[in-house]
Amino acid sequence: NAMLAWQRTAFHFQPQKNWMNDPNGPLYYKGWYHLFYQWNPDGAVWGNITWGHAVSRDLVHWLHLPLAMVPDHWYDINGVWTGSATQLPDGRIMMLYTGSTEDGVQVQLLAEPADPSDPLLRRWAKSEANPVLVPPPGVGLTDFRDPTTAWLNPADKAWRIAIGSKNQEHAGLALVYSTEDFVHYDLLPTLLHVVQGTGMWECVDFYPVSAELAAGVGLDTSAAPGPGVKHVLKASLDYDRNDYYAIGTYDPATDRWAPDDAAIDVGIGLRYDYGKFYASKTFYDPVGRRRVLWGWIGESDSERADVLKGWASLQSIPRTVLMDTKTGSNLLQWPVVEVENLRMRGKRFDGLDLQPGSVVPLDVGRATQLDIEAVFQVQAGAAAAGSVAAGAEAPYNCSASAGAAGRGLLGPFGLLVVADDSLSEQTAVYFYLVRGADGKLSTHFCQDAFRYARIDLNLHAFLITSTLICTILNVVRSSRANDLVKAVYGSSVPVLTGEDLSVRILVDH
Ligand code: DQQ
Repeated sequence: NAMLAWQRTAFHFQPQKNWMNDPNGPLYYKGWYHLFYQWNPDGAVWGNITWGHAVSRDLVHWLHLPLAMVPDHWYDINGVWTGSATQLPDGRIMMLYTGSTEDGVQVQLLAEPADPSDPLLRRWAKSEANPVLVPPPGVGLTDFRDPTTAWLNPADKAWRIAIGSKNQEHAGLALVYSTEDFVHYDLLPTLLHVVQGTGMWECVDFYPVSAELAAGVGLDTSAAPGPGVKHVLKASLDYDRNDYYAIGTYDPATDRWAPDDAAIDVGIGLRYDYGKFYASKTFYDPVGRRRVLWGWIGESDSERADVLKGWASLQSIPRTVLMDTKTGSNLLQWPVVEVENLRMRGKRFDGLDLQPGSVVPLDVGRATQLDIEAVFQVQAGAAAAGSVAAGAEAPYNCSASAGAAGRGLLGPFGLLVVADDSLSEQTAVYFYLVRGADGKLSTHFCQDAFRYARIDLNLHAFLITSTLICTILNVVRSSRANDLVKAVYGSSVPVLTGEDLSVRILVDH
């Protein structure tokens, strides 16, 4: 039991037991942050889905509450699935979610707080009008789910919601409905957006971001399009289980959204996260004046291991989401500032000189929870050396690379976390710089949970040091367990001239 307790997270949200998946209906109400989530009351695998519920004052410490909604009507008896909250200007909350009916058809349902004077919103009343939406003609009966938070269209002052689906040609898409009372809806003739080849769009999210507001300030979902306001469209792709977003422009007159750059459209371009992160959802926090992102992190354990330990999954640390005003091409995400209140003691390691192939131990005692900030600077000489090999190394891709064991001229460098003294277990988190055929440096940020022995000896033979040879002989891994997913993942990150390479790592058992 002590071992199992050690494996559970301490500051990432987890229910007390059993299976959890998507975050649902996050909102702030009368002094409390509310998190609902997909939960199985009967075990540590997906099924019997209900809405779990927890509240917090600070997005970090949580109080578990009774289930908010359970499958108890013909229209949701196969599961109370994912949904979103909308807070009306008069303070009322409209909770729209998907039900899987007795026939397995996906329908949209409305619930409201049964007692709006209860800040904890413990009881929910499902609408007499349910289901408020059924799949429209041409939409598959099981391809119609996960309504968004509603936004006010400034042109006609009616609410809009989007719902994800796919068409018969496997294009992912978002339908748009107009409503004034959240009970009656009109399907609009145009789609919010559609992208060929991306399949079913789950958990669509749609929200404005500002390129002009002071750093850190977010926008309410209904903030009107205007100067400096962009709209983010996110879809969770059923087929590859990743959350893709794109930044673009929303036209209230047509209720269409178009990406700024068609080459990095939803589902083919940027992701929120390159590790395990799915079915995410944002909400506007009126107190912190910020947009906050929650995402479901499925553990990489096998189903057998999940059942043995009695739980599966956690939620990401909530992240503040902002437009990267320096690049204009991507979002910035950062753990909510409240996480920093958990810091107890600090240790600094200044001015370390990292030589190629070296591993420098950092003594952090026996801590198993860490909030690490590290800044790396590449020496001018090393950067120049990189230029000698101009064109030789590109293209680079974390997942297709040899991981942390694949040495180049300017990488990998970073941290080995959750490592034991002999480095027989470790997880490498690192940067890898590559000079492309165009002579420009590109920066990649990767995590290697499975350190490959595979390396291209011909290309790199001249770089191999004795350290690296030891590494090849003892294939080192993030865990001794052999029944979990171990992969190398990551992405390129935009780094502007003169910027340091900094990393924040939260270790939570
Ligand atoms: N999870 C829910 C669905 C959603 C999926 C069911 C995404 O509503 O599409 O548990 O993980």
